[in-house]
Amino acid sequence: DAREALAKLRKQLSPTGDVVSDAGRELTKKVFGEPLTPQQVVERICRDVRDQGLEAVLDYSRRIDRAEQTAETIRVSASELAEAHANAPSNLLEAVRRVRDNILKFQTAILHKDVQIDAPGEGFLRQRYVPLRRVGLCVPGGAAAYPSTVLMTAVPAQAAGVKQLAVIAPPTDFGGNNPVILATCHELGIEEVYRIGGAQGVAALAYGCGETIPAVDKIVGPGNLFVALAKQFVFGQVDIDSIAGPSEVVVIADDSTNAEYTAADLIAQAEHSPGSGIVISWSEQLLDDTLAALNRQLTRLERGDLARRCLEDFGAMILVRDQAEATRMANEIASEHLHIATENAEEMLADIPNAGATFLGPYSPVAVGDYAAGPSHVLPTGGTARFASGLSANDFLRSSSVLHFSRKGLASLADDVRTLADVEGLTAHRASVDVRLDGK
Ligand code: HSO
Ligand code: ZN
Repeated sequence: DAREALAKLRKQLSPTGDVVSDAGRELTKKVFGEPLTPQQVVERICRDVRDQGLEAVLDYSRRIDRAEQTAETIRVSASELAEAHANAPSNLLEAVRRVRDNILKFQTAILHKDVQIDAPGEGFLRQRYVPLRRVGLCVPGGAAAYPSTVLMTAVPAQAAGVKQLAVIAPPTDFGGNNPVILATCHELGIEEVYRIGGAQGVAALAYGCGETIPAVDKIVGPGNLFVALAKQFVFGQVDIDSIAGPSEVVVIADDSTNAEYTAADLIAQAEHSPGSGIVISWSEQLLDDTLAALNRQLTRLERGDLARRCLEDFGAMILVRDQAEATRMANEIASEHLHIATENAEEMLADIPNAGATFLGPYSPVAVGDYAAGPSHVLPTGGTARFASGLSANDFLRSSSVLHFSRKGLASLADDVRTLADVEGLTAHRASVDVRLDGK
């Protein structure tokens, strides 16, 4: 039954659920000498880094990531970054530059602009937007290297005008030791890259480690369960973006939808492993065709087995009665990616606000958004698109208000200030207005 399938998906894909692999459990026991929950592990690591600084970071890097590091080697040197860049294939760097331009163009266009209106009476009121001073970017490095995630976090920050960007990537071949990641950072002008992963990386950014790693004001970007929990833990000390869990797509399809395309899109999401693909349709024929296409394509693909297991565990094909039921269900799932692959995609869009990003029509696969279009691919997952938004340049701004009154303007509000100050018993508040208007 669809509702049960949904509940299971929700539970399994919950971004901060208790899902932790056997390997993770083993490691926890080895590192801490006792089995702890992921929450307990993260709390301990964050407190240690807060209280002991760099020593604790180096210690956890050694024990968890088996990386021997010092205050000097934990930061990727300028020459290493330049060397990785010099050795990177030119087609990669060209793609990075073109995609950077696409992201910059979109993210700059959507930036909040200062707003000013006339103040009551006389004067003005302004909402002013200012970039954050210093931001930390989490780049994952467990299962694969994601230069696209460097692009999709760093460029929105740059579009907002953030001057100081510090990247953390785990000390692995897919993370801080990965030449493609380092070359991409260099191409984007990021000079601060630290080889630290997991909760200790997040804590190092949040609390700072003396002069080695200055603290940041906000931490964004994806990561495993430990990164997600650590971001939750340090929230308040710094700001964070939303907590990202495993990637997911919901495709809404009708008779006109291309089953081969749909199958390809489901597999693409599942190959994130873990990742989930769900297709919702009122066309039984389309669902049958998609299933057949899935089986054909899965046997052909390099990562087919991985994707197949993911689709078996987390995927679903949901036959609904009609378009209205599909709409209800898509809103209920509130998926990270929503692909409306029906003939009337634009029309359906209006009724489905709950999605991290929505892709319309046959030629807008999620992959084009993942890699090249302009909106960030860092998106709310696990149903959090009900209330959360994808990362954008605006997340790197804070707003503050500006108030300017003339004497006449102040006079026009004075009575209301006095009334409320009297009710609250704050006589000095009242007096600060009176002294200006009455000279008393
Ligand atoms: N689909 C992922 C982003 C990604 N895809 C990175 C490929 N590389 C989460 O939106
Ligand atoms: Zn993807």
